[in-house]
Amino acid sequence: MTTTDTHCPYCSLQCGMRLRPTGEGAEVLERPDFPVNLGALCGKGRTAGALLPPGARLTAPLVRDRRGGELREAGWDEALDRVAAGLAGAAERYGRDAVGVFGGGGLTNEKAYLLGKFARVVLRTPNIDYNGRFCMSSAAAAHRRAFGIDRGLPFPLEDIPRTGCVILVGANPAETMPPALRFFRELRENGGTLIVVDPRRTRTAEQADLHLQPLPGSDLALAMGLLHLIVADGHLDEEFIARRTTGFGEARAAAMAHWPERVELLTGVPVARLRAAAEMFAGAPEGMVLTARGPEQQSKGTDTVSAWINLCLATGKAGRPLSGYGCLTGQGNGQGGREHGQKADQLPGYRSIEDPVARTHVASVWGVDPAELPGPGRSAYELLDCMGQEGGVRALLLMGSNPVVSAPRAAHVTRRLEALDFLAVGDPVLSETARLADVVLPSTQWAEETGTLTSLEGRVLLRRKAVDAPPGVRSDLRVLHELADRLGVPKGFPHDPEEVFEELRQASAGGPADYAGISYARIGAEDGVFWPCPDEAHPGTPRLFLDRFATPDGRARFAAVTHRPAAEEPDADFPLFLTTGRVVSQYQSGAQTRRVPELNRAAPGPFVELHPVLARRLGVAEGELLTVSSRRGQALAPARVTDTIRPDTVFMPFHWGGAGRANSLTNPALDPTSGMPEFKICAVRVERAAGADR
Ligand SMILES: Nc1nc2c(c(=O)[nH]1)N[C@H]1C(S)=C(S)[C@@H](COP(=O)(O)OP(=O)(O)OC[C@H]3O[C@@H](n4cnc5c(=O)[nH]c(N)nc54)[C@H](O)[C@@H]3O)O[C@H]1N2
Ligand SMILES: Nc1nc2c(c(=O)[nH]1)N[C@H]1C(S)=C(S)[C@@H](COP(=O)(O)OP(=O)(O)OC[C@H]3O[C@@H](n4cnc5c(=O)[nH]c(N)nc54)[C@H](O)[C@@H]3O)O[C@H]1N2
Ligand code: SF4
Ligand SMILES: [Mo]
Repeated sequence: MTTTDTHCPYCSLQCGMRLRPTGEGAEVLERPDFPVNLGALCGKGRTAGALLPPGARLTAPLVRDRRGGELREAGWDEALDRVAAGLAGAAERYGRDAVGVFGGGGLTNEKAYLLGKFARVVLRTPNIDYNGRFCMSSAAAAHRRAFGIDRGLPFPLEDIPRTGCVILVGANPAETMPPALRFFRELRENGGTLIVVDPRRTRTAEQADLHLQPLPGSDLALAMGLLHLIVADGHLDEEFIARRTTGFGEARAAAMAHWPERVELLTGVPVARLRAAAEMFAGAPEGMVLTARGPEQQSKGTDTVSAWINLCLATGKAGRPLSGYGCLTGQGNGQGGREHGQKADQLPGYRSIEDPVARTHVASVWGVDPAELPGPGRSAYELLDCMGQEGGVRALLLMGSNPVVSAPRAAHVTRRLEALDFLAVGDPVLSETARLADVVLPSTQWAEETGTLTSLEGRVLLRRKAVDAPPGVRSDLRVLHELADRLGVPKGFPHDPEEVFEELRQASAGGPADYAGISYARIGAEDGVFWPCPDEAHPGTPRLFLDRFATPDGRARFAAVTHRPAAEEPDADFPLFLTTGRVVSQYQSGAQTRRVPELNRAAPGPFVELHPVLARRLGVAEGELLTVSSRRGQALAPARVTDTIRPDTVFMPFHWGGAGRANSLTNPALDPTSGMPEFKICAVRVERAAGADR
């Protein structure tokens, strides 16, 4: 039997795997020669074949004859005609800006690119954004501010074991990227140290040399407090600061306002532990700070990440081997998805849609007049929030996201989706959001189509087709091709992925994320190619910034950021912090993994993690049903009592819809720079559910 080497459908680690076709789908095998995961897979990757058989997914388009009516099966022509009419109708009635597009960081580079082009060239709307806005947009903004370019990790994961000290901030790879844990284990085996910053003593924190357990939303103060100690104790790398950075004076002044005792009050982390962390990091010859969603999904996420970058710059731990700041991106193509045009303010190659030179270049590749390209549109939550409103979006095409479960203030977002004149959803399964659609377009899945993805390392990978899709489903590229044709643009929307990639190369050429030198053949031969890679003779760039940063003057920029509270803090009515996140056996909104029996057995439903002291105060026992309320709504889930969480904070995973939906509670307060909602902090009240008698 032939096998095909490819990659996992889920997270940004993009583990290599080998697929063997079975009658209806594929069996997942190890692929030990892929250097990142060396054959290791988490449970999600191992069971990824479960959604391939026709019985596990949609195999025909669905349409609804009237709002409120039932979805029924339809042929492709009828479904596509309806989508074209729905989008064109809204544009006619309300103007082009009333048509919106919502994409996802799970889509391949080819899909993200073509979706962005479809919005700008066919629909000619500025209103396209994607779920990556909810993911790493704060880190991206801080990265660009400091370094002039945004690539999740500026070095390969293989550098981690050889550095001296890693601070892992609000990242829980033990649950979210299990095969990546080995890099941190090897770091410690080599004598390096690991510091974890998380309000919960996670399975990741348990492996750390030092765990700081701050109040949710206090990371900015924590990082500036560490900078204060580094200044005060004379641990600055003055030579590096003078030669490779600007703005240290203002950042130092800002750090002075974060003296240790104040930071202890703001974060709850004792001064002695702050000192220990500062000494561990400053004392190591090389070091890295890695953030994930904990510090980023805050209404001050950009400034928070900047504060952590300051720490790297002040100690000279950036722009040289085995040192630097990095963000662990999340979705399979969280990195590439934001580089090629799904983001409201970006054109392919990570170009700014407001830059006249960039517009001219991309317009020439697309064969259109640059003046016809729309400008920047609304960010993801703003786009969802304006749906169905006067002056807002009236018809939406959505691919690769399930906002009914995953958007902040989800009940409100659901009402906004219901208020649309027209909703089309492309998805392999009938997600909670697809259930609201007027037309559902069943798409092929990862193993059934070829495409490239850019992993958290900035490594462009080829996910190869291994099996044929069942009849009745079509690829997203083909859907865009046929919609463009129906909407009067018969050329420029190829549905062969390699053909799309060849155009993407040209569109990205000369941009910050330059893919011009990358081809399918090269990726296959080289286990991936790191961007930027401007021409075919270029080896690719595993390590960025070794000579200069990507700013105009080549220097990294400090940011003078100061503590500010979360948008919503506990008070008498809502006395506790809620934070949210992930468990190992479910992925995101759960649309895919909740359909995999083995994963469902391992993680069958939502829960509320709370400390025994809090449980006692509330009179709550393990497993008892709780009502969690915030200013936005309520959620019901059983108690999970554990001393690994702070007593002033409760935690819920967000993988479920319905009564246990964590996002019924979350606060859509947005970061002013990145548009990131404050998923990680809101104020709640926790009670035994009414009627739940003991
Ligand atoms: N199993 C699984 N794996 C996944 C995913 C999944 O859904 N399931 N999703 C993928 C995606 S898209 C992403 S973005 C990544 C996310 O990967 P991670 O960022 O590792 O995951 P989270 O659980 O969202 O958040 C990490 C930690 O942040 C902590 N935290 C909460 N509030 C704060 C705070 O204020 N400050 C700090 N410092 N920490 C805080 C939480 O306690 C949590 O342990 O995972 C990817 N991998
Ligand atoms: N409270 C809380 N909420 C959060 C977060 C949090 O930490 N806390 N994290 C946020 C983060 S980091 C993220 S990334 C978002 C993710 O949340 P979502 O945007 O909802 O992401 P998924 O659940 O992965 O949804 C992907 C959907 O697209 C479908 N799909 C998969 N591949 C394809 C494809 O190739 N084509 C098409 N057409 N469809 C496809 C899947 O079946 C699924 O229905 O959630 C955010 N929401
Ligand atoms: S860690 Fe991520 S890429 Fe690897 S198998 Fe698990 S979900 Fe897939
Ligand atoms: Mo994410």
